[in-house]
Amino acid sequence: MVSKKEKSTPVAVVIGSDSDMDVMQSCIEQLGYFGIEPAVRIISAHRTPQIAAEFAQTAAKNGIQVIIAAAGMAAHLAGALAAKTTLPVIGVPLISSSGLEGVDALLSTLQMPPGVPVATVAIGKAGAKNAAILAVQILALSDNKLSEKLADFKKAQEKKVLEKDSALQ
Ligand code: RP5
Repeated sequence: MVSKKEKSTPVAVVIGSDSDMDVMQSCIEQLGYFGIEPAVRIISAHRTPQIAAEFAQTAAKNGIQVIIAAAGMAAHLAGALAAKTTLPVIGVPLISSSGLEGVDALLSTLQMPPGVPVATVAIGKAGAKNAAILAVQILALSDNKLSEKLADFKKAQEKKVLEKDSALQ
């Protein structure tokens, strides 16, 4: 099944389970900050492996430029998608209620064999936000407006820290 949004957005956020949505909401919100409404799908490398393969094989044709894939436990989702596409895949390892605090997902996402990279970000919410920013950085290579938004974002981030530091002086 092809999501309606896949034809009109450059970013897909794929989660392994609806239980991953809570944390990945911050990824979706961060993309929204940059004006990107992603296609969001629940696809499992283990429970719906054929759909995972089909999704990855057709993503580029459907206008997707970057895939963000988030999963917990033995998190093979990002790798399984990367195996079937030449698009950049960003992997977000998540903490699952019955997992090993995200270290299981981190190693499963990160330790890809040579030839099939997954750009793996931090575990959990920090990684979810960073995945969005990294996706925007990739898109900004060929999009000046996004590049300007990223520069503003960095400045605003710096300003916040400077203000907090000043408040302590
Ligand atoms: C992974 O297993 C999912 O990404 C999720 O983080 C974890 C547990 O899934 P549920 O049992 O909550 O559906 O595939």
